[in-house]
Amino acid sequence: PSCGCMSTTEHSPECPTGFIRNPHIARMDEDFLYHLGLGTKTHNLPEMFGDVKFVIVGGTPKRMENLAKYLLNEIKHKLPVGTQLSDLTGAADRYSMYKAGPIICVNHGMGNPSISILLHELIKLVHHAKCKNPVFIRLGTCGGLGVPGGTVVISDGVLNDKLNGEHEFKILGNVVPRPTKLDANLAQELKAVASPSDGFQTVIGKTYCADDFYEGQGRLDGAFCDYQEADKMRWLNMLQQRGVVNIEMESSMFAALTHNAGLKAGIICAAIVNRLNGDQITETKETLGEWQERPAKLLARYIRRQLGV
Ligand code: R2B
Ligand code: URA
Repeated sequence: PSCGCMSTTEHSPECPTGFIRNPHIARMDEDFLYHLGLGTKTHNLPEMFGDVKFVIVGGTPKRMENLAKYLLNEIKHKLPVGTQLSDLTGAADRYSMYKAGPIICVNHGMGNPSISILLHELIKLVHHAKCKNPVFIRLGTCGGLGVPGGTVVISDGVLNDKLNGEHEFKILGNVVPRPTKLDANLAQELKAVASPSDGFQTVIGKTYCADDFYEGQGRLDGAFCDYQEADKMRWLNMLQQRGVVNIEMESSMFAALTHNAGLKAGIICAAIVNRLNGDQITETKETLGEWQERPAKLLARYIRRQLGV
């Protein structure tokens, strides 16, 4: 491996990274992370990103930029004189990345395929940069199952359409299941920083990962729908009985890839609708904005605790 381990396939216990397991990477004289617009030859990745301790991913570029601004202030980090927060992805124009001291905030778009591309490149990025024990956290929105809009949901497991804790990768025509395990301690640590005085509820539970927003989540308001409301409710109730408290679209890929990399990872989302009451998202921009700040508040407290600031 490019980290200098003797074996081409395995890392020694002292290996500084160990996040990637791909003997081909070490044999390439350049690894260009195409969708991030960053490369091992064009950029000094250890210098740019070697200090990264927290990799935060979320759906939209704007939310990630605002998050980076907010966290910068929360951890009282000063950007180098004469610099300002800017998108660090090169000409790629697919994702946006902002760095606030030891934190990077990157948007992942919608759905498992989009977050997959990003995570492959972010895992290689923390590897090439020789980051020490970075924690990966997805901060997102979701549909709640039996919890009101505005509830913060911390995932302690991810179920797929077959209701098991695996993501089924399609590789060379084969189905390769990999566990969707998240770090149990991290979920507890995130929960522990919530307080009854927050003015919102924070719960821990299982997340159902769908491949689509409409039929894939049992909605009645897509362009197509061949089932009845009773079928939808039966399915949602069944999920709830399995411990599912929220539904979104990136958790299985996120959990499976970070677990495969041996990274500590967690997911914290704001519910923007209670799916037991309806499908449409009708809250005002202001309300949705305020709800989406809630997971960020817990995240900031967690990071401050970890950094001791
Ligand atoms: C939550 O919100 C998006 C769909 O509106 C999707 O990215 C997700 O997981
Ligand atoms: N994101 C989803 O995937 N589903 C919802 O219901 C809300 C946000």
